[in-house]
Amino acid sequence: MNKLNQYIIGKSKELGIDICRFTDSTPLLNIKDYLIFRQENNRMTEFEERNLNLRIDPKLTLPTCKSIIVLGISYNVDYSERPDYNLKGKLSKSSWGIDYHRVLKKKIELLIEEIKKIVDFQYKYFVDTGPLVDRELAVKAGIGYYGKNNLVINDDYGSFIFLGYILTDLDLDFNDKVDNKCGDCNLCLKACPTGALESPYRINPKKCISYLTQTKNNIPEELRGKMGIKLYGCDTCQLVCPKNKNVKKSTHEEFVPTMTKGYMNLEELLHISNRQFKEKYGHMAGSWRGKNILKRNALIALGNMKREDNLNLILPFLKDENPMIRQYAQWARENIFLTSLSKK
Ligand code: B12
Ligand code: SF4
Ligand code: SF4
Repeated sequence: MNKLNQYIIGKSKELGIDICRFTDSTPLLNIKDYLIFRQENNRMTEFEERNLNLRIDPKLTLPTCKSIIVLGISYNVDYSERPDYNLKGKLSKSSWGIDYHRVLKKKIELLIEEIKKIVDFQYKYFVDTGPLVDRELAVKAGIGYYGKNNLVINDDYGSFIFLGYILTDLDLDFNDKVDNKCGDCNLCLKACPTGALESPYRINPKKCISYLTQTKNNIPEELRGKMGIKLYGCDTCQLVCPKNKNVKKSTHEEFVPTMTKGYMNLEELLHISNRQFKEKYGHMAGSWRGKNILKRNALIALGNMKREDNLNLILPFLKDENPMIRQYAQWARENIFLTSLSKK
């Protein structure tokens, strides 16, 4: 690695960025066919850039791009406290603490300032919302390898890492890919509640609970029951993965869910005003789709709890002004009725 690479690695460590690697700006041609397949087979989500050329060619975003600094930060904090209320819905670790977009972007901005102290350069940086395929860049830069659960797994930190990247016109040396060490256990495929991991390395995102908790589209009835009490995101295929055992834990206080403890109070969520929601939960990644999507998910969670004594919480929403809320309240009520009928 040349001196500039060393400098960037050193500064990124000082800033608390756990992983820093480098790759070139050639197009990600090897995934083009897969992206087309996804587009043609209803496997593309509304959260992705639609122009497939932008997804694979860094130079369409930064024409002078020569090298890409790819960064990873672990959010695998040690935390096991539970809230004291009963009616709780679950947040995935990716929505613990402060929104990772904010946390990692801030660190990247500071890193850019440090680089600018020694060399002027052109750049564009992204965390999650950029046009390119983040995971492919990370694999190309040797941050980690693909697991059969689709996650990029780093040798030291496992897969609970967020990714970000800086497109630059700098002359940098590049890292090699690392060997794929995903085992033959298939634990992720077996554990996925909806069968979204249809085959190794191949996810059907439209079946993934993470997608279902975020989409504004209708959630197919047969999948609602599989969402359990998950309000935002899903960690199942990572929690079962042996590559996340005995890894370095995250030291980033920002990802400790001091306020939510990793859950939300379902009763509160059903009644909270938009303003209160923004004030109390606006800092977390899971709030980006707005209050009503989480409220819908809270109704699904109540329906999945299958307890008749929760009906009094659900019934008022059968008359809600929002048709989506009415529809899911009805489903929750029916789900509870069906269960109590089958018990009789
Ligand atoms: C859309 C999106 C989603 C969608 C669709 C996910 C998907 N797999 O495509 C949904 C909402 C379901 C989702 C869920 C999650 N996401 Co998301 N998501 C994205 C986003 C915005 C685009 C993903 C994308 O481009 N997919 C396109 C396809 C082509 O990629 P892919 O399905 O991963 O397929 C790759 C592999 O399967 C592999 N592959 C295909 N065939 C084969 C065959 C072999 C042999 C091999 C080895 C590999 C291989 O190549 C493909 C191309 O890279 C990215 C950010 C970004 N801009 O890139 C974040 C991103 C992928 N998500 C992220 C996270 C954290 C999550 C969740 C863990 C959140 C949660 N807890 O709920 C889950 C994980 C679900 C899962 N098992 O993948 C991180 C992943 C970090 C990591 N360590 O991998 C990213 C990178 C955001 C970030 N910058 O940190 N996400
Ligand atoms: S995040 Fe959950 S639903 Fe999505 S693939 Fe993993 S286990 Fe399946
Ligand atoms: S659970 Fe097993 S098969 Fe799935 S990603 Fe982890 S090591 Fe690979």
